[in-house]
Amino acid sequence: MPTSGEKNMFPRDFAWGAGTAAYQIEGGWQADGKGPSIWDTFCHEKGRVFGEHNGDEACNSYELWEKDLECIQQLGLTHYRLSFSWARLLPDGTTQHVNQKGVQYYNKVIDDLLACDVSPMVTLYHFDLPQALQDGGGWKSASTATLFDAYAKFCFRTFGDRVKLWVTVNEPYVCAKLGHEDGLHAPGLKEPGVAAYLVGHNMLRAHAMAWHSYNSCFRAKQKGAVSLALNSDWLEAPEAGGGAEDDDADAAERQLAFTLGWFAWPVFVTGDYPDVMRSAIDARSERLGWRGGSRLPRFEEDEPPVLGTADFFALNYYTSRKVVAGGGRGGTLCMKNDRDARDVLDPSWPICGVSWLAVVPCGLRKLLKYIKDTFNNPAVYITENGFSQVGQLQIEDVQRSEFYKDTISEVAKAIQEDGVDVRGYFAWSLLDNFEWADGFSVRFGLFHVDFADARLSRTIYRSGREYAKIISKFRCQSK
Ligand code: GBH
Repeated sequence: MPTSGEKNMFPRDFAWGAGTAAYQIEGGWQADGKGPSIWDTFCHEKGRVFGEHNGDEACNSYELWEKDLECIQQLGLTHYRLSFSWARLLPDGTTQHVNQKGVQYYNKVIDDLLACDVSPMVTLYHFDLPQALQDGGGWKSASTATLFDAYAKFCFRTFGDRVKLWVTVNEPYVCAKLGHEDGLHAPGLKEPGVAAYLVGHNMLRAHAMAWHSYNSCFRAKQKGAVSLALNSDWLEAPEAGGGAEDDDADAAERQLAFTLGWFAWPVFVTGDYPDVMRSAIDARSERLGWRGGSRLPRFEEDEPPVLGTADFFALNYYTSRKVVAGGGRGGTLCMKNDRDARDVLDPSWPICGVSWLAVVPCGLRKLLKYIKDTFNNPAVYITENGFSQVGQLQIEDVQRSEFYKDTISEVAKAIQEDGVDVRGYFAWSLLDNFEWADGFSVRFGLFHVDFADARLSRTIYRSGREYAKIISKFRCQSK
């Protein structure tokens, strides 16, 4: 890290944030007229989530918002990223019925943030579809995109005078793949090889419609910015940069196309899916004698174009993988076989908490450079990045503190040395919370939450203190 006195490594109005998502923190799953979401349903089914945990209460941020605000202030954040619960605002998912209590709740959150000089970044959809819309086909149904657009317009109209940074959908990849191919997330469908592509497509359509609505009806007056948050690991062949096998280099390119490219190519580059993705899917279909037409949908001419529908690039980065060719185990129709590539861990990478999270700060810098070069040098917000702990609680989490320092210094290098236009960094997460299929067993917070204590008390971790120190140093330098 640069010491004070050196020139500032971050632009003057750099956003220093932390993030959360409604279902992971709010609780109040039936409070004041909220409708059920697919995560309420999923968690209440046996065997879905670790330890049968659920988000019925979670951090109870629905009632304890002011405690969260204290945490935000203690960190010295300039920005806070939260998500709206669609079913709290619109219990059956449609604008036919608005839940005013939900509107009041988010109004208070937004107004309190602004009163403390913290800017909200709001995600409209972070995995929690109203159950009523799932009953109507969910994201597999084209009409869900239209209903999302109506919800988005409602939010722009109601909150857009104060919210200037919008994320339409969070991680369509995760929703499509984990929710509809692997069955690990709500709605828990296992329809490999087909449903995920359809879901991804409808989420892109939903995003594009909402961006166009903002652009034509709200932008001139509200002057905000809208994007979608994409997750990607940094993926490269072993020995990339010299000595990699051609097959592995192709596999790494394919793997990136199937994660980041799937959504970023249509929005930032061509208006359509990456060629390598479509040709891999179609080749596999042909090999398996699939007769249903391309499993990867096509964008229709008479719909609002998806190209150009992002005012910034919102990136969620957690980890890296080496990629080698092969992995398509022949006979079955599934995304894994379509990709025909295999992820491997480099044994030198430490694992932090959950098994998937190899700690590779320098992967973020490489991914940022790749984004600059591939997607036409967009303004980038790192909308999520974090490290977890599991098992024995460590309030003095030295390892996680170091990782934040290392990662943020990689971001500084991306800005200074690679010229990437990074506008902000959001740590994941403000609080320990409901970590989806892992329940409360995995803790990503900068603040510990004591789920055994009725008051759900929040206590800052050492990593939280470290992050506060980093923020205060760079904010001072830019005064
Ligand atoms: C984010 O996704 C989510 O946006 C956030 O809500 C969540 O709390 C945070 O991650 C931490 O997990 O279990 O082996 O199938 C990050 C992208 C993609 C990372 C799916 C975990 C699951 C790997 N995630 N991946 S596995």
